[in-house]
Amino acid sequence: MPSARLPLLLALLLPFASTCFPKQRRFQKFPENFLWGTATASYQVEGAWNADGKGVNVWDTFTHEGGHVVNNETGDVACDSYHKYKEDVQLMKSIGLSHYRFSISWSRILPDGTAASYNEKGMQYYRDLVDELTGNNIIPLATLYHWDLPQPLQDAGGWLNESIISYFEDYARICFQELGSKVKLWLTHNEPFETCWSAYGLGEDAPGYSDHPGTYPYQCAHNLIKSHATVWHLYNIRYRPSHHGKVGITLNVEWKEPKYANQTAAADRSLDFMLGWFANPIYVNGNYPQSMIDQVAMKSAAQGFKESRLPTFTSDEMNYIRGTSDFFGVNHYTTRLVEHHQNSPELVSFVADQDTLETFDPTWPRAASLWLYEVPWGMRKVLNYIRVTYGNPDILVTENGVSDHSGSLNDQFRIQYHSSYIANMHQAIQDGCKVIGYTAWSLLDNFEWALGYSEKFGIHQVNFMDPARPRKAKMSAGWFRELIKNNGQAES
Ligand code: GBH
Repeated sequence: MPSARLPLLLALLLPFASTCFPKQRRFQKFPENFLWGTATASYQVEGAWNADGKGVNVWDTFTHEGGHVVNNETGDVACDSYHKYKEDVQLMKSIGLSHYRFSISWSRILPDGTAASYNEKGMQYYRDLVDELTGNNIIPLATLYHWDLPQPLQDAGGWLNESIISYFEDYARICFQELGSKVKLWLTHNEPFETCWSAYGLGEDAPGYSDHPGTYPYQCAHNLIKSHATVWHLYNIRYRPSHHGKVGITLNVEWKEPKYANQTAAADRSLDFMLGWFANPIYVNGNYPQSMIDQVAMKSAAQGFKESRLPTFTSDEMNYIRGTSDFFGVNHYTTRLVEHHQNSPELVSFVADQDTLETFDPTWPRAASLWLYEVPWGMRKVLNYIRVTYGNPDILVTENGVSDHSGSLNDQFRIQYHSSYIANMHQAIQDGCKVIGYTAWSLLDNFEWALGYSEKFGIHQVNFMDPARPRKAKMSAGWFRELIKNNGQAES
């Protein structure tokens, strides 16, 4: 009886079927209107460092001084996007990007940092860029501050001087006024952790302060947080009613995995010092995380300081700061293992204050950047941590990417990296995270700060030996085009 035997036959053959045919691959579909974009930053791509009246900023000074960057390279020309922005927009268009994240060079439009020095030609560049983007149906996402502070403001103390808050407000007002009818998505700061730690504590980034790692980072962050809140309120009151846009901030966070299951407190503390430092004031209660307050107070007392090295907000300030972000911008690249480590009280430093030790799992693949291990599941954990800790906000992934040294067009490892992180972002959405978009770092190979041109993150190659700075699509650019066309990818 063939008809009776058929089920039996199937049952016998079924176990072999999965070995003969590849498993049906499920498709990771993203929500409708999910944003797919790429990011850059002014100093890293624009070049034209002294064109059309632009003033000098801290990265011009830092690179020209020598001794801070691999091969003493500079951003003087970089990708020359100041002149080649139309070509850049065509690259974006050919991939089908929905948004482009760029930053505005403060000293291009306010050469001495103050409103009195307004430079129309500098502003015209951003009007042209924004027109080119919107004319090609690409949503502009503008970052006001991606580390290139006008030098005269640095000479006055930069982010250590409270007066920076009103200078930043003046600068933001001019940007909102001139660009706000077309730019509806704004970020005040990029990675304040880096501004205040790498630049004012570690000294790797401009202006390169490393003599006061136990005080400067905290003072920098205190003013920076207030500057963010001030600009959010400015937009909220003056511009939101007519422009209907959104203002957020981008925070960078590594996932901190407890090295030992019984040491979750150390990992939590580490997350507080990296992410909570800014996220707790802005998204929770206007104040620093309790673990930070306790830790720095305890250390400061043991060190003989009259008061904690961590400054305090007044209750008015806390009310003013709390709730000042319309979405949660996050840059995520990598993960670290964290364990408790009791530091000697002699160490007066933001890092020592944490009493933690960070390591890596030797099985994690590493990129060209020494700090960048490929740990895709960290993405899912970070997004869920933000959901649970910060009140389930809309999350925009504003950077994620991977480096090599060669800038080769055949960048399979980059496709693999993005694909696996995107898969984890997809899972986070199933977990309930409200992720609204993803932004790859970067559109182009570019000036990677202290690493110069030695580490390349682009989905397009740039030939830095050629004065014309020609661009070429890497394989990852084609892969992104498919991803965006399908609004998702097949499970691998
Ligand atoms: C982002 O920083 C930046 O927003 C972007 O401008 C940058 O190009 C991109 O990522 C790629 O790096 O060498 O151990 O001292 C990411 C955060 C901060 C990570 C500095 C590397 C140096 C670590 N980066 N950090 S170490």
